[in-house]
Amino acid sequence: MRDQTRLRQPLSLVIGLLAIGVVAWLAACRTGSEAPTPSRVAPGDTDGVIAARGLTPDDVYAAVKTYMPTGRKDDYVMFASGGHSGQVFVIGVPSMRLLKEIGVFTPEPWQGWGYSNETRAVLDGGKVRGKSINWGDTHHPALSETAGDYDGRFLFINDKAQSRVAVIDLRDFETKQILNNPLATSDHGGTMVTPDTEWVIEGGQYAAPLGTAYASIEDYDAEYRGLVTFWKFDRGAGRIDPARSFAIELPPYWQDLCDAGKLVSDGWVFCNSFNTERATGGIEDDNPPFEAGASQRDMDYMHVIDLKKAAQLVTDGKAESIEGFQVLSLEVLNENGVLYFLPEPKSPHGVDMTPDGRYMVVSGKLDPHVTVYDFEKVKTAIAAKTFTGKDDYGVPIIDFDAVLEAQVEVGLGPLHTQFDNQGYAYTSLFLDSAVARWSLGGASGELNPEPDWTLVQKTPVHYNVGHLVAAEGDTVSPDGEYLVALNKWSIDRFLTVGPLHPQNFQLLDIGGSGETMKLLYDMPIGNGEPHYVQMIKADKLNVWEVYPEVGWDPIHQKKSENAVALGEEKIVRDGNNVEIFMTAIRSHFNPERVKIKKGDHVVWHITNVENAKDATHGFALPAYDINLSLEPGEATTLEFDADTDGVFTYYCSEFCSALHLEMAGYFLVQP
Ligand code: K7E
Ligand code: CUA
Repeated sequence: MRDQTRLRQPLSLVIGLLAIGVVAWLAACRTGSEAPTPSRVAPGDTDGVIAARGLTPDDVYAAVKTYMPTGRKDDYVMFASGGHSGQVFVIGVPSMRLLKEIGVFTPEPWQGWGYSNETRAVLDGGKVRGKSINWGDTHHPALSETAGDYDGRFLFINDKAQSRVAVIDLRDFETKQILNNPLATSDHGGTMVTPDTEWVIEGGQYAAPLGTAYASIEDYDAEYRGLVTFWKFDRGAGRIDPARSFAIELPPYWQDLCDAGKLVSDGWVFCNSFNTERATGGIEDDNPPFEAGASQRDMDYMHVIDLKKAAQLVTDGKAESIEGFQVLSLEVLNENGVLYFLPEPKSPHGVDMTPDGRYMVVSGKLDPHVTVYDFEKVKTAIAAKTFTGKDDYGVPIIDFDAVLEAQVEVGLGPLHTQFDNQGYAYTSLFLDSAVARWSLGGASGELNPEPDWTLVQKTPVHYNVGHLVAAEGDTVSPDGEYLVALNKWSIDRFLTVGPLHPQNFQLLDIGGSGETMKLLYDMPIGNGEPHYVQMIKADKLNVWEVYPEVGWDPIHQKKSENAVALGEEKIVRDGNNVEIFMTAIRSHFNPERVKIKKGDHVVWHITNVENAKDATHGFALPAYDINLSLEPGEATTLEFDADTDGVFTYYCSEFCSALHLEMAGYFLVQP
């Protein structure tokens, strides 16, 4: 009943009514009287709905807790990786309303993402070996941080499929930069940021020769390499600076997720790895399959990286250049004590720092425990050289027993861990389909009343949970309150939509430390496979409702040189070059007729000269595969060769006004 107590003040009336409803329903059950079917419940009859649907008090609590009346805004915003869509989803919490899909690695027609010169140039930043790639496998969004706390300014995300990273400006929720890592073919363990967002971390994945080189798989040990990349973020420019970025060469293990140290561990980075067996597959040649070959050893290695020292070595000119990118070789790392290995149990997946930066929590996919390491002990072990030897590539291996703090048995298939403000950790259990809440001990355990490092509770989720997120749950000051389990399977939760089932985001109430976690909401995600999500307090975001000035270039966040003012519309021909200066305003384009000749090169500038909120116009030129979104004030340019003659129309593709259908023009291309 604690939950109702917390709600009583703001919602006492509603709760009172609902409580009466529940009592009435219970009474109705006892007397065996028949509940009306939902269709016969009169509008406004809350008790009738409760009775007809057979809602329990927990159901009613969940409904009230997540309901946002029209016009009421959510407390938190989640940024979810869009999986194979290559995009980012923006979701309000606790209502779980989908607010936006941000175009990132994939063209997105509604936003005109990838159709204008400006946005095409951003997408082209992600070309791989000269080729445009029109999908992504986004995994880990990372909000920018100041002093280890989300600051609401930028979002980063990786594309595992191609080893790419993107920068999104949270003033307008648009992607500003995409970079392809020239050294790697895939990444997984990105993106994560250091506490002041000086570095954006991109972990590796499948080992391969660095850069574009070819090497036989028989030469795996000698020629294949792992990698972790540190992208230098320039906050003022709002861009990553590739020239000041660098990577470190690693043994050909499969590097996985990373986390940045914070507070006492600031300046260090911790990355998991698996396949330290260096299995190379070949099931067809009677080799063990990867799934067996890559999980033979009891221990893989956490990579403990002294990032401050590594950055200094780069400044000191110790990096070599591969594909024009700065790389610190294994030799340099070993000579200078930049890299250490820390044994970690079977097939580790997530590594997560506790909010105080003191402990690293590791989940082994094939181990029912989470393993907790004390960073202070790691530092001591490194200083005292408490090593058990070196790996085949000369990297010192820290003595596991010297730095182990605790192992907590949480259940089967632990993957990822987040934290709350009450001294608890939450670990997703893929095989158990559950979330485990366990108490932090040691120096981190001051907030909770439990004995050190203990499993407190488990709650089932539906089903096969991958990541989970708690509100600001990977920062120095988590909020608690809400947790979302990102479930890969939904099986029986929703109406069937064919053999490809939605995935399921499940919202859990984790407010109230001693209380049972309560399931609040199921949100089907009809676009897989979203991996990770970060959740920020909505009031930390400072988002523009319209662009600051009419004629705005959103990519460069300043007034565009190509902005067209009202009254300055024109068409300028110079030989075969035709330049069109157009405005859009409710409800017409100006000009409305563009006459050119086949073979002309067309440069088309369009400015939406409005500044009213939400007065967006579209610009569709279907014959040339173009659709733009012109938000109020936005100026954009598109460019193409008029290689098809005929009579075409362009039209506004946003329903902007009563005369929206009239907002059109003729594009006449003479043969
Ligand atoms: Cu566990 Cu790609 Cu972060 Cu998915 S990863 S679950
Ligand atoms: Cu402008 Cu429709």
